[in-house]
Amino acid sequence: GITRIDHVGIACRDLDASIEFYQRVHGLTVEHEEVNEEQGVREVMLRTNGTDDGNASYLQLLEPTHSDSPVAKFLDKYGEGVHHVAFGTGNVDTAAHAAAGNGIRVLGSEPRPGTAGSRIVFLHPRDCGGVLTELVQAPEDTTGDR
Ligand code: V0V
Ligand code: CO
Repeated sequence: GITRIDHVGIACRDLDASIEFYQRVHGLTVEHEEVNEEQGVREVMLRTNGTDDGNASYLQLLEPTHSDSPVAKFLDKYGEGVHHVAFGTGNVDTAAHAAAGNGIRVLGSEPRPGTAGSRIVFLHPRDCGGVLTELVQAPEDTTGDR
């Protein structure tokens, strides 16, 4: 099952400007930065709460790496803003199968590499009330299969 909100993904045109905004206005700092070519993003994680046991919550700021990536298309269509909500789970395979069993389209045949060694799956926004939903299993998640 779901154990936390792992992160909220925010689409940005200028990652450095967005980092500066969250630092100045909310005092949040970058804990992790990564380029994920498969997902077409340069992204940073800003921790909002929690500890290093795999159960913290983050903001994920996303900048597209190329013009036909999911985040680039989102920016063209909607502009900057909330792109997805990511639920943490102790077992992403189980969580994805449960969603599929409820008739929700799971994007991709198996979990993909996510930020900082996590394993991620996306659920189609049209099957989730307009919310692009990500399931994420952190590498150090201690919640187990529940
Ligand atoms: C599209 N739609 C959305 C949406 N993107 N609705 C809510 N939130 C979004 N972000 C709606 C769109 O308005 C359409 O609605 C419908 O879904 C189909 O969208 P589309 O414009 O035709 O675009 P597609 O089909 O080319 O792509 C949409 C999907 C795509 C969601 C399938 O973006 C995708 O595969 N996303 C998963 C991968 C991803 O987003 N990676 C970047 C984050 P109507 O017109 O049908 O009503 S990477 C990440 O988070 C990482 C690495 C991490 O956390 O570690
Ligand atoms: Co994400």
